[in-house]
Amino acid sequence: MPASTNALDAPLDRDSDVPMVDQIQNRVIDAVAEGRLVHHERLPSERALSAALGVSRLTVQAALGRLVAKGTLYALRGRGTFVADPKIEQPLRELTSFSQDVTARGQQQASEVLDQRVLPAPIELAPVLGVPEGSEVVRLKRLRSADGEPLVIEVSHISHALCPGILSHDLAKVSLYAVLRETYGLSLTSARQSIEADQPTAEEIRVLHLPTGTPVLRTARVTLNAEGQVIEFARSAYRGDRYQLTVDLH
Ligand code: 16G
Repeated sequence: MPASTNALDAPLDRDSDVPMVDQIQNRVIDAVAEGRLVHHERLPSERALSAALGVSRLTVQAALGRLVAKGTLYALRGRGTFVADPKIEQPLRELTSFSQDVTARGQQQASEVLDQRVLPAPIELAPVLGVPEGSEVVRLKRLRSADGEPLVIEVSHISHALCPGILSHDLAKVSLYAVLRETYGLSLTSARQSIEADQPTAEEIRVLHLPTGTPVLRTARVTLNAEGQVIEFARSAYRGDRYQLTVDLH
């Protein structure tokens, strides 16, 4: 049963400077925040909403489309639009691995190796890793999922000299950080990470199952050992509709 339009149908403010599309979006966001719409509840049809709110179906469609891209709603072809699960809150406090983050949330993590190779350090990467240009670098590209939901594509770079033969490990099955620690004795103690919003590439849309219009959160992380030596440089693309990064400020 779709939700009745009641949760959403207070009249829109026609005199407001806030465009109708934004007013409808805010209406849905408030209804979810206040529990008038609950997770996985089906929204009224576009037709019902346009009649209840006195706007065209195109306006309703635009508002719902934006909420799908933001991750507030999800759409199932032929079945309608539903309230999505809350976003994953990823605290940026400690240096943790993807496996640790997912396990800490009580979920099952999975990895798929999309590409792995040893290549000569490209000119732009050599100084980041602190290795001579052209020296061997391991490049590992993985899709990481939690409870079967694809969440992030990670591309890690590590000097091969630090972890010779690492690609003989099945990195779809084992944690990269665990292998670096346990097999190669590399401690990972600190990291510097940048985050920016970006348009996804065609591959990211496909592999991450991104709804139309959804951005990715691109991170670049340099991870160091206790001596300040760079161990890993990783670029990741997180689903913008599923992740919320939180920081504690004191
Ligand atoms: C985190 C790291 C990534 C690292 C991965 C290892 C970011 C923002 N985070 O996701 O650099 O490669 O953990 O995970 O890039 P694993 O030990 O579970 O394989």
